[in-house]
Amino acid sequence: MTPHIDTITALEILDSRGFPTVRVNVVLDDGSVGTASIPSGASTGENEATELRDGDMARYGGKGVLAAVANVEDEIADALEGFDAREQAAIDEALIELDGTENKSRLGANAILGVSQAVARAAAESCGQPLYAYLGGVGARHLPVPMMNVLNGGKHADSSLDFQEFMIFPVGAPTFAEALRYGAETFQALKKILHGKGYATSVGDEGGFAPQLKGGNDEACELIVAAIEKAGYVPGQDIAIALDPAASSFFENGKYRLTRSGQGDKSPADMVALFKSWVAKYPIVSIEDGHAENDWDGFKAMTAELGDRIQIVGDDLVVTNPRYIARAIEEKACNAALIKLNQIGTVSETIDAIHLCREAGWGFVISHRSGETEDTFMADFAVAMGGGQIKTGSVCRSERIAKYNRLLEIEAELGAAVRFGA
Ligand code: 2PG
Ligand code: MG
Repeated sequence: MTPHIDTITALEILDSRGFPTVRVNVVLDDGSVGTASIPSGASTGENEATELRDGDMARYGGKGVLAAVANVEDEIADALEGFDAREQAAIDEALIELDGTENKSRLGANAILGVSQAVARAAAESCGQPLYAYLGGVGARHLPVPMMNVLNGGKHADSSLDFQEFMIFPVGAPTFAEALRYGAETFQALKKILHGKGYATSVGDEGGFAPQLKGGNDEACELIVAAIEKAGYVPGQDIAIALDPAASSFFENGKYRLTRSGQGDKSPADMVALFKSWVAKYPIVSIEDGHAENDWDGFKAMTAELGDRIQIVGDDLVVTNPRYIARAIEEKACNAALIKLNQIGTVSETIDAIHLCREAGWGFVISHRSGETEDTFMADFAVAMGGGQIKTGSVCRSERIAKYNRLLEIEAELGAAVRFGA
């Protein structure tokens, strides 16, 4: 029997920051159900698909999503009724066409992606398959190495760190479960070190600590190395460091302004020099958005200087959009992409973006947003795409842990068939 879409409903729920977001429920005529809750960024790229917000200042400071919810229940539900839920690409095309804009601003990428993901879940259930197997086929057995954001700064915390994310990356772990253990133990060791130095151990939006470090961004790297060692691991061998400075957030008039840490203003070339010196000093293997989204020359200089040694990830630069990824491949602006489903707004376009990365020999990292929900779609999606890397926050806060716990389940389910590594 063909599993047709029967009803589509939506609900305004809250994300991990207490802001409204969209949840979609899709029911098929064979009784299968798929649900999706959409995350939301703080350090968003200007070319991302549009998250539709009501702008009604009487509710949630204008951040309500009742219009997006209504778009799902009215126009989208009408347009998709009767579609075979397994025809993901056709459904996503229909959604794009119905919206009719370049950036999904009419119906809202939050509405559209909610439906796109919920359809995939319902179809997986209808086929009797786990989501990762439905989306990735029989070859979906590669568990990703997690990038765990243990020190938060930038737009994610009021810490002294200009850079948004300092992540531990257990590249030497033999399995996903062991990688998670390495990370959790290092996180606890870091907590003890911070406490011992009289620093606060409260956490930021992604569950990493958010202290007022006297030594700024450099001290963050030093403390992470110390924590890795304290936990009994070898920096660089068992656990490496990955960074997301999210440099668009402190780029002003052609300068990178490291005001919080007191490191002063830096030119794009100074930033390359800074990262080069850090790569020599610390076990850093990946740097995302080390330059701002419109500083393509900065990105290119960085990739020319360090691209043969480390992963240079474009996030705000390419916004999971095949158009910008193609340009970055052509111009050698980076050598990997961060992949966020809600930057582009449908499952199919996200897969297109990943295909482009693969063809170019790029790495790709499946990523959460700083405002998350308990939805674990991205964990299954990471295994389905098999890229070997996921970024989904610290080893703290349940909206982050939900993804890690789902990956533990998948690893256990795959048993001896599982593969692991970046
Ligand atoms: C990023 C993301 C996720 P946000 O910059 O990579 O960590 O942050 O969701 O705030 O854009
Ligand atoms: Mg980023």
